[in-house]
Amino acid sequence: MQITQSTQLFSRAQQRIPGGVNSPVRAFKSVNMTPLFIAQGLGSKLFDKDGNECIDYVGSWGPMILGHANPEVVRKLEETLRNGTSFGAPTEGEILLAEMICEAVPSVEMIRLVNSGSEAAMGVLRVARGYTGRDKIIKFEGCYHGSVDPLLVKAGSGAMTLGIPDSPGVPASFVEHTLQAKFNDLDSVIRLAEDNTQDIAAIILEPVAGNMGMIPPEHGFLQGLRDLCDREGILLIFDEVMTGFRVDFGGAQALFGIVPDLSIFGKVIGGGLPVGAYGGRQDIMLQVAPAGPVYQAGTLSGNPLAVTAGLTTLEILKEQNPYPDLGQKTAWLCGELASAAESAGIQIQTKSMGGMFGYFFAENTVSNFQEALNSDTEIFTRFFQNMLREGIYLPPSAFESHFVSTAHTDEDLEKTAAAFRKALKEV
Ligand code: KE4
Repeated sequence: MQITQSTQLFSRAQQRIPGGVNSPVRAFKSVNMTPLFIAQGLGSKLFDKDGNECIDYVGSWGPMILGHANPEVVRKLEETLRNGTSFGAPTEGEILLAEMICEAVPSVEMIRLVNSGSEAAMGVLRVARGYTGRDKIIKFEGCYHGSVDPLLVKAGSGAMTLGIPDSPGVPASFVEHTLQAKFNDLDSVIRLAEDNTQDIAAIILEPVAGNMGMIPPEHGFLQGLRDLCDREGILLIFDEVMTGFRVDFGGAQALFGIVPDLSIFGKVIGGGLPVGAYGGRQDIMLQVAPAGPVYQAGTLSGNPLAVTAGLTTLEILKEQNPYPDLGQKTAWLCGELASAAESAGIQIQTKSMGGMFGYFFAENTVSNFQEALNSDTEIFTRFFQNMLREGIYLPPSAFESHFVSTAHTDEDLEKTAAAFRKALKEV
């Protein structure tokens, strides 16, 4: 794979952009390579500046569930573009997107649109604290909720990939109210609640952890959190930035039948443009300015272009209901990966849910942050490099999730399965 253009661009980028990228995980640092600079995305494919074609399982880290440059999304964006791109004033599209999300996710009675998942996390913490009058937050080791000061503690995703789960620059006072529990360990949460009674505003988690690799909740874990929150007057917050409209049209909360008090969204609801959102119970959301005193704002929040991309994407998902097919495609792919690893004598744990999947090179099931850290990242690195050589673009980190789109064809999946066998044989 010839990558001259990308290598030259990466060198130039590093002169003006820290690490040459605008988000750390893109830098390919943990897989000991330089990143591909992308020229075009089309359907399930990415084309880099050197003309290499890859089947894409990053999907911009989740948003591109319909594949790149979906014709209907592009057409609607072209129409919107001609009417102006931003007004700093309310538009009808924002109502339509809000209504669409609230209809799809019944626990969300009201919602505020912002520009990213990180902004949504900031907003939801503030309204949870404002509503309860309490300061402490429980998060889980390895869960990632964006580059948000109070939550950049034992965070997953890029922070975990680069080995900086607790970032410098976050004053101790900013995280003194952030308590850490262990994913899939209800007792670790109950202990924190007992030690901090009446001072915990909320528990926030990814209902399916997707930022320390992919780790589903064990049976009873989510219900246990719901019951604890009900007993202690704590708000339950689901971070559905990754799982929302990805594992099901109603998100992970629909799949598991657990009703959170608040949820945050991003990625798919923007259809590839910058949209995040936080929402939930009306009595809580009415605390958000200007309806209530909890302040949060944004110049481009609800931007017409971003709203158009998100709304069109959700309308297509609602009409087509691709989730059963996405789930089958993804499960088949995981089956092929597991059998390829077995043939190569390599231990692997695979998981899939709706249009997302993950795997660990490990002997036993991985159910939390520490077990994820113990997985074999050296095998992952060699596997990643071998797959890229075969024209398969995987997330460049052992601690991320992979995404299948409605644009991935059977031919793409067959080619990927063949690449699994070759890449693992040579790893
Ligand atoms: P953004 O601020 O990146 O839009 O969203 C933050 C966020 C919040 N919650 C969850 C569950 C998330 O997965 C994310 C962002 N995900 C990472 C990849 N896993 C984004 C990729 C990146 O950081 O470049």
